[in-house]
Amino acid sequence: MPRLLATQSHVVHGYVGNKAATFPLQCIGWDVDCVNTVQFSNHTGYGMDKVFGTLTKKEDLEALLKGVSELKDYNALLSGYLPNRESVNCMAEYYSQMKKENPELLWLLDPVMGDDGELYVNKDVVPEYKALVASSLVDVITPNQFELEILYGNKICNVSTLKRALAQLHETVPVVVVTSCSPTLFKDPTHIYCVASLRNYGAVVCRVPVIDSYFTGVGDLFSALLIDRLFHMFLTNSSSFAEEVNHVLNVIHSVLEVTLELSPKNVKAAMGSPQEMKEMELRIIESRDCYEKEEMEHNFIYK
Ligand code: PXL
Repeated sequence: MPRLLATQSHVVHGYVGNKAATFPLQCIGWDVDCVNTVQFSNHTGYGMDKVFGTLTKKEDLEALLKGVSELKDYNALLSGYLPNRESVNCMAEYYSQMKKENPELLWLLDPVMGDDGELYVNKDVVPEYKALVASSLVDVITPNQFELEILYGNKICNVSTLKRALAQLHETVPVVVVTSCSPTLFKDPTHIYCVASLRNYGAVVCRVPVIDSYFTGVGDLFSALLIDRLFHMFLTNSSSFAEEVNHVLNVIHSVLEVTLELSPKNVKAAMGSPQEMKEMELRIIESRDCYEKEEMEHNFIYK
């Protein structure tokens, strides 16, 4: 059984971060080791006055990562939400060391910084992520468009700038998946566009119909499912990149459908409303039949 180390948030209630990644990965045959960067009562969309808990202290994060890195037993490394510069730096140090010792490790970095023009971590994480992306040690990054703009250092207003940004990032990172582009980029508010680019292969544009509700943790589920598909793709030397991305998007779409179907009111949830946020928590367990399915219902590949 392959083993993965995931460093991201833990919530006591609900499904974001490690709570969104672990069960699906276990269902598809991964042994998942979790280092929790925060322990919160629930995700921050409930409203900041409704979030309780703590950030993992730098010394504790360091001790945990040092301990597990000495086990030298991983096939894949995943990271997501890290709350501040110290935690990003600490993950970077231990993950880099593990990757240098075992270049076969597949490392997916989700450079969680913000969305829609707004940073939701301290701005001092930016240079840490930039340095990591430039290190040539990371195999896969999954920024949203805003995070891509930060890493690239420029705004992305059209598809040709997007291509330039991807080309720049490919100088050091083999796989770049832009998980959600701004609706203005493809001039189509009815779909979410995901652009996945593999160095020396090219970019695949996928589009998924927008489900008009507010879901949290989708990016965390995405990175978990993507690292699994890419791990097996690289292991078998297959060139099924577009199909792998389509597969991940199909699973996500099914999970969102299950979530919506089981939500009490079947209505659009609003940010900052704890009751509605609670009702729109991803139905990670109820979606258990979605993870292992090989046949795909939709072809989301656009071009
Ligand atoms: O990626 C979603 C996420 C992860 N971790 C924490 C969050 C959220 C989204 O709100 O609050 C702590």
